[in-house]
Amino acid sequence: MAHQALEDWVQEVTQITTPDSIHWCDGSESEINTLYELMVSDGTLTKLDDHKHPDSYLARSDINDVARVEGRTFICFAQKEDAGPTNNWMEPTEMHAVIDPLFEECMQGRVMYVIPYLMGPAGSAMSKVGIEITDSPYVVANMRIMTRMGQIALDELGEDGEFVKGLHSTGQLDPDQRYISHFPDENLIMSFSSNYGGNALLGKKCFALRLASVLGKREGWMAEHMLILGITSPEGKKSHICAAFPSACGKTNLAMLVPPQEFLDAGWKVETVGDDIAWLKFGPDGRLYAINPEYGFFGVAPGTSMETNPNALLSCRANTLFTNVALCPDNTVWWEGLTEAPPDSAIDWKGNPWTPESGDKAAHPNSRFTAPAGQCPSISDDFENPAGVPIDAIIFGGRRSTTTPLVYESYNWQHGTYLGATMTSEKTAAAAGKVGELRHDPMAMLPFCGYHMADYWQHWLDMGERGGDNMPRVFHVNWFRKDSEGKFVWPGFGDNMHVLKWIVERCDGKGQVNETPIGYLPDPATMQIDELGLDPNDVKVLFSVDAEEWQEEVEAQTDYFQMFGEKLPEGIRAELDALKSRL
Ligand code: SAT
Ligand code: MN
Repeated sequence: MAHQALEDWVQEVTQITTPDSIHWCDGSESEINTLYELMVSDGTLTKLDDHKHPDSYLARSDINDVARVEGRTFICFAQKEDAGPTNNWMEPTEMHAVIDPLFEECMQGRVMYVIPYLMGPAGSAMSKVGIEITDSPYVVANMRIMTRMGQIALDELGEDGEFVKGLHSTGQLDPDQRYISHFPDENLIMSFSSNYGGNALLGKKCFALRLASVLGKREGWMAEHMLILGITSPEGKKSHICAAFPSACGKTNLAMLVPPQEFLDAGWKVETVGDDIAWLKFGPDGRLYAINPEYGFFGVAPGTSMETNPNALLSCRANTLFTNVALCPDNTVWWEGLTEAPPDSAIDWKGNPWTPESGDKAAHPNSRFTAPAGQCPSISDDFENPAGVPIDAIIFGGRRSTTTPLVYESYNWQHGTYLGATMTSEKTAAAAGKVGELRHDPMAMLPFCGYHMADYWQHWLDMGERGGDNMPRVFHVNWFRKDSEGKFVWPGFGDNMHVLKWIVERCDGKGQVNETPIGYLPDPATMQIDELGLDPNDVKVLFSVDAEEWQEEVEAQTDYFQMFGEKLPEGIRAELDALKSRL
C-alpha cells in the first residue's frame, strides 16, 4: 500500500536532518488539538477568547521574519536563460551546495512533520499532491487550514502518484541563512530559516504558482495569481471572473464583494471561489475552467473591517490563526482599520505594551489571518467542484492615480495578453521603495512566475490560439484614479459592482461601448451611476483616455520591454506597434 518513492524520500530527509522523531500528519481534529496545546504551552501561541474567537490563536513571528523575501527567492534551472531577467537564478548544483548543508542535522531535538496535502478539490483532474516536510508545528497548523491535508492527499496519491517535494526548516531564523529555492526539474522546493507564509507554507506561492506555472507551460494549462468569483444576474445567468492585481490593490475585497443594496434588491449575487490563486485548464467543451487550489485564506488583516470586507471578517471569527496582530486585554485581536476607535491598550505585534498614544502600529502592516475558506459567508457551492468553474472574463488591475481609466475591454485575447504584460502599479507604503513609484508587475506574477517572463507571455498567446473564440474576454480596471487634489474619485468596494455588471453584460454581447485607442470603454451614461453623485469632471476622468498621458505610457512600455530582447513574443511586439499607431 505504501508509496515507495515517498517512503524513500522521507527516509533520506530523516538521515540528513536527524530529527528526534517523525510525525505523519493525518489532518485530524485530535492531531491539531495536540499541536495547539503544545504551542500554547511553549509560548508560540496565545489562545483567544473562547466565545468571541472559538478555537483561534495568535502567533507572533520573529521581528525579522514578517514577509516574503524576493531577494532570497531563487529559481534553479540549469540555464539562467530559462529563469529569465525577472527572477533570481542559481545553477541547481551550486544552490544545492549552498542549501543542502544547512539542512544537515537541523532537526536535532525537534519533531519532523510529514505533511501530505492536496492542492485543489478531491477527485479533480486539475488537483495535485504535495508533500511538505517541516520542523515547525506553526507551519503544520497553517497548512491544515490552507490545504486539504492528511489522508485525503495520500488517497489521491495512491501507490505511485506524482508529488511535489517541499523541504522546510525553521533553522535559527537567521536572515543570512534564508533561502527559498525552487528546483523545477526536480519537482522540489527547499526553504530554510523563515516561517512566514509565502516562504514556509510551500503549497502556496512556491508550489501553486512558481512550480505550477512551469508545469502549466509544459502540460498546457495556466497557474495564475488570480481571485475567482461568480456573479449571478437577476435573470439567473451565472458568470465567472478571474482577476489579477498586485498586492495591496484589493484582491480579497473584490473576491468577497458585497453588492450595494439596490443590486441585492434587483437579484444580483456575488460568490467567492478563491481569493489568491487560480489554476486554469481547458474543459471538454473547449472553454477555460478554473479551480482554486487552496482551502483557506491567508489574508492581510490591517484595513479589514465590517465596512470594507464583512465576508473576510466573518471568515476569520473562529478556527483562525492570527499572526502579528495586536492582542487586546480581553483576549481578542485588533489591527489598524478594524474599528474606528482603537482599544485603550493592547499588546502590539512585537509583544510589547501598546497604547494609541505610542504612535507605533499595533499590528504589523503585513499581519495576517489564516482562515478556512469554507467559513466565508459568500463561498460558492462550486468551491469543491472537481470540474472547476467556466471563466467568462479575466480582469487585470493596478493602482494608478493617473492615465488608466476605471475600466476598459481589450479587442481580443492577444490584446488582452498585452494588457496583462504591461500591468503597472504604484508602490504602497508597505513595500520598499518610493511611494507612488511605478512598478511593472505583469499579470501580478512578477514575484511568482517560475520561468522566463517572455516565455510565459508566449504561453498565454499559445493558450489563446488553442482556445480561439472560447477564450474569456479580457478587461483592465483601476479603482485608484485621483483628482488634481489627490482624492480618490471612485468610491470602490461594493460600488465596484457597477463595473462587474458592465463586464458580465459585455460577456453576454451587451453593454454600450466607446471605441478608443486603448480598447473599449463603457459609455458612462449607460452605467447607472447617478446615485453615486460623482462630480461630472471626475466622471470624465474615469471614462476617458488622455492622448498625452498615453504617449508617455507607451514610451514606458517600450523601455520596459527592452530587457526581454529577442525573447519578446511577436504577438506582444505587434500589440505595442498597433497601440502606437492607434494613438
Ligand atoms: O506570503 S504570501 O505570498 O502567501 C502573501 C503575499 O505576500 O501575497
Ligand atoms: Mn497573493
